[in-house]
Amino acid sequence: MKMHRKDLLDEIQRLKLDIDNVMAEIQDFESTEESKTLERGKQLNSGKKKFNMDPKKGINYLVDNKLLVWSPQPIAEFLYKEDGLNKTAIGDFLGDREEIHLQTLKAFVDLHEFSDLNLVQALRQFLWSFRLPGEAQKIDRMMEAFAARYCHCNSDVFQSTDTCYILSFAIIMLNTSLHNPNVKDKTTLERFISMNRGINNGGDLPNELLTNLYDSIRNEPFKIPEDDGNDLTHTFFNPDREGWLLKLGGRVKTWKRRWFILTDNCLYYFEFTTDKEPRGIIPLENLCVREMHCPRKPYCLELFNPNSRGQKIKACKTETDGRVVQGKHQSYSICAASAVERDSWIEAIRASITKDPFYDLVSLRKKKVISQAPQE
Ligand code: 4IP
Repeated sequence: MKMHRKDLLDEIQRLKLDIDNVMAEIQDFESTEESKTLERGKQLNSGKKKFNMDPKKGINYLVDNKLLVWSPQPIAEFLYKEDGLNKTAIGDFLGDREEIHLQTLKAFVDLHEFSDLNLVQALRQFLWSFRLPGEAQKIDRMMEAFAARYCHCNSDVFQSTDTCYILSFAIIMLNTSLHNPNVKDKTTLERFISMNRGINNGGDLPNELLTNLYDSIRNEPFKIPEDDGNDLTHTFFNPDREGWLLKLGGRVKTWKRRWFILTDNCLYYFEFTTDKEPRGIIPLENLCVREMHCPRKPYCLELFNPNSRGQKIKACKTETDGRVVQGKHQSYSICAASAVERDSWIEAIRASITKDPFYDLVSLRKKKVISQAPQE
C-alpha cells in the first residue's frame, strides 16, 4: 500500500512537471503569437499608409508581407471592406488599365449589391465606395462596369447595359446641373425626360421611372468622398487648372514664360503668379485644343479655331504701355514642362470647352441604342 502511494506521488510529481512544461510552452507560443499579431497589425497599418500615398506600392508591400494575395478577388475585397483607405487612392488603383486592375475593378463592382435599388440609389452607393478619377477613359471603364453590374442585379429594368450607362451619365450631369451654383440654366424635369428619349434600345423609358430619379437627385445631391471641390461634378462645368507654361508670341515669335489659369471657360495668363491683372485672356468658346509637334520645344499644345483658319482668334491682351488690345494670334502655341503636364492641360482645356468631356463617350452609345428601334 505504501509502495503504491509513493508510486502515485511520484507519478503526480512527474505530471506536475509535465504540466509546467506544457504551460511554459503555451505561454511562449502565446507571446510569439501575440507579437506576431502585433507585428502584422503594424505592417497592415503601414501598408495602408503606403497605399494612400501610392496605391500600387501599398498593395505590393502588403503582398510582399503576405498580408494580401496578389489576385483580383482578395484585392477587391481589401479595397471594398478595409477601413482607413483613402477613396481617391482606391479610385486610382481601380482606374488603371493593366489586366489585374481591370479584373480587380470587375470584382470590386461585383461586391456591390444593387438588387431592387433604383439607379440613383445604386449610383449613390457606388460613387461613395471610391472617388471617381478625373480621366474620361477611366470613368468610362468604371461606369461600364457599374452598368453591367446594375443590369445583372436588376435584369428587368433596362433593355441593355448601354441604356443604363447613358442614363447614369445623364443622372450625374443632372446632379451637377441642379446642385452646382455655377450652372445657371437648371435642367427641368421635362428637359431631363426629353434628353433621354429613345435610349431604351430605341424605345422610351417610363416617365414614372425618370421622374423618380429626377426627384431623388433634386432632393439630395450625390455625396462625393473626399470632396475637395475638384471632383467630377465640379470639373464637368468648372475645370480649374493653373501653372507655368511657355507661350509663343503672336507676331514676334518669342517664347514667354507665363502663369496660366484656366477657369470659367477662359484661359488667363499672367507675368507673375501674384499679378492682379492678366496680360491676356483667351475665351475658349469655339476653340479646339490638340497636341502639337514643335521642332524646338517638346510637349506643345495648340489652341485653334477649326472654323476660321487663317483668322485671328478672339482674345485680348495688354500691351506693354498698359493698353488693352485685341489679340493677334491665329493660333496659340503653348508648351508644357512634360508630356504628362501637356496632356492634363489638354484634358482640362477640352473639358472646359465642351463642358461635358463625356459627350463623345455617351453620344456614341446613344446613337447605337437609338438606332436599335424596331423597324415599323
Ligand atoms: C511679344 O514678344 C510677347 O511674346 C507677347 O507675349 C506677345 O503677345 C506678343 O505677340 C509678342 O510680340 P516680345 O515681348 O519679344 O516683343 P506677352 O504678352 O505674354 O508678353 P501675346 O498676344 O502672345 O500676349 P503679339 O502678337 O502681340 O506681337
